[in-house]
Amino acid sequence: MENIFTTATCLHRHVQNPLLSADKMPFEASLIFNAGVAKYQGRYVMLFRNDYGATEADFLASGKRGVPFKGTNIGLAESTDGINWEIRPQPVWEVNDEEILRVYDPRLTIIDGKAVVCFAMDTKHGLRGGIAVTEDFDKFEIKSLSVPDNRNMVLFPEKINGKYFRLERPMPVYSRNGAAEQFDLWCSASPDLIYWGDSRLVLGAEKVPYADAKIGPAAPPVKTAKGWLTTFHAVKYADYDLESWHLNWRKIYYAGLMLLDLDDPSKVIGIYDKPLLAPETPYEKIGFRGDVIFPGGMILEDSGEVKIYYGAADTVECLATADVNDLLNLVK
Ligand code: BMA
Repeated sequence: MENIFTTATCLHRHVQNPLLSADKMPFEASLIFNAGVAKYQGRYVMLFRNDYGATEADFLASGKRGVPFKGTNIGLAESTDGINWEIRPQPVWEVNDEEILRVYDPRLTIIDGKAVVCFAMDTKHGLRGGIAVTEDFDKFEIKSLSVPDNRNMVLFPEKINGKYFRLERPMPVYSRNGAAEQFDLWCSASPDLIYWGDSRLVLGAEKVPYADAKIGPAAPPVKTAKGWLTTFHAVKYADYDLESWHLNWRKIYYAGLMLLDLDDPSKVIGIYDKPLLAPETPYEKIGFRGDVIFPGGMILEDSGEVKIYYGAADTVECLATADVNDLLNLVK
């Protein structure tokens, strides 16, 4: 199966793509991707993932089988325009102890003026999704961690009917035909960011025409008069190896778009039946894992411009923009 889907014409890749890459880092870095981005205290703030300690040559030498990275940390970038970024000289967050192997894929939401980070955490006993609060992007206070396996959590930027809401993607291997990774997109509610419940299915993977495997949240939703506009990721298997350092990589990651009910965010009220963003450019098709697009940040500007930040090929961080009305037209 060739990659037959193309990017929606209303979406424009930024000419400066990739915005962030390993060669621009003031510290050891190999892959810079899957960032969370928000506007905070008058500037753009980005938390990005850095897998460090291996090059493409190391992968080739290892037969592309092992994962020769030394580790993963989270870096911080700040910007006045959302395009040109200043990188903090040292990574801001790394966890590696007896139980926790790494923290990665940060998503950033500002709620009531507080910076809240959702993240994935690999542990010796499974993969957990977590929520942390930070005041200075220096210390991260973990509020809650899910039971395994769950990840790709994103928070809504305000309480809905008095509760916090998050989108998430549990991975029920035992009961859901694990070999094909049929995982769906869910939501849960919480009174305090600590205790989560009232979990409901939002979107089943079978509802996405261009996916034949797992789907899940991508960037935190933005509020519009018509509903919560939000991206998601959706995976389709290729029957040939994609251009990757990673051996036999065959999963194509698309970005999708949907609209959720303002009062009940578990209700899908609109969805675009094609991908919003499909891997097409060299920086999206060639890298550690080719043909991967994974949005992690979405900002609605006062002008109506929507900025969508996304990891490309699990290697670099990029930006695409669109007019909010064009996006709302897609999910009609
Ligand atoms: C998922 C996660 C993401 C990554 C994606 C594509 O399982 O590891 O961080 O972007 O795969 O490789």
